[in-house]
Amino acid sequence: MLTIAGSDPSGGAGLQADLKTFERMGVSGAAVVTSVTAQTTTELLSLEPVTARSLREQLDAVLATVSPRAVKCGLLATRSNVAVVAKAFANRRVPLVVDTVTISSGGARLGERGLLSAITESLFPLAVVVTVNLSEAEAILAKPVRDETSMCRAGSEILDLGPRAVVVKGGHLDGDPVDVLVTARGIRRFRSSRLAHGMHGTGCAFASAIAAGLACGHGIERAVEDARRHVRTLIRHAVATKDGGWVRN
Ligand code: PXL
Repeated sequence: MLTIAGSDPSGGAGLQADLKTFERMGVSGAAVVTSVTAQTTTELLSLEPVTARSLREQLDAVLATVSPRAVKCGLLATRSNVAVVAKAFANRRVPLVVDTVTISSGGARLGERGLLSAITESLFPLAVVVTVNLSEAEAILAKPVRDETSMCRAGSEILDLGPRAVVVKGGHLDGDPVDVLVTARGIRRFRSSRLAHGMHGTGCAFASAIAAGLACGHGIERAVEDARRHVRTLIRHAVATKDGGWVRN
């Protein structure tokens, strides 16, 4: 497994969290860092992207060392980093899971302006699974995505941008959360009851777990189903942080 993601010093999100998820799912993990963040579980304090050259050199090095069975892309931070990743994987057959980390669930921008369009243009056509939250779905399609019906429509429209599957994550809808998986075979809704609290880094754990499932040879539906269970278990066992958030244990 390989994650291409940002560093989160709490270990709750970003590449640290991805590696923990890989370990839990029984797959080995390599990590390429795209950016260094300073953040608590509730506030982003700074974000320093690595240079495109550094990212390229890290990717060249890791791909000369191991052959990952699946790759997860998280926070890429800059358009030039997106271009480096797209070039590296354009002609490789390894399954790519693209988490469009660009807008936090609270609405804060992560990474530079134009990042989301760069991801949709260059990485969606290469992706097996794309995971988007509601804010990202709205930004991609320039229209509201606020309920189950619009999530299903959004998933289908994002599917047209090139990935084999899209998960629109409804964790921040009011009421019981629902995620919508859209593939060429149709739409599947995954429901669960709302837990008492959320957790920092759920998106990272979810996308990495999907990638781990694909690496194990599971189909997309099974990988998504297992990943949801993984995230739910993490939330159940999360610990409260000093800044008022929740983080994986
Ligand atoms: O879950 C989104 C995310 C991805 N990558 C990094 C992050 C976060 C959220 O905090 O810090 C590095």
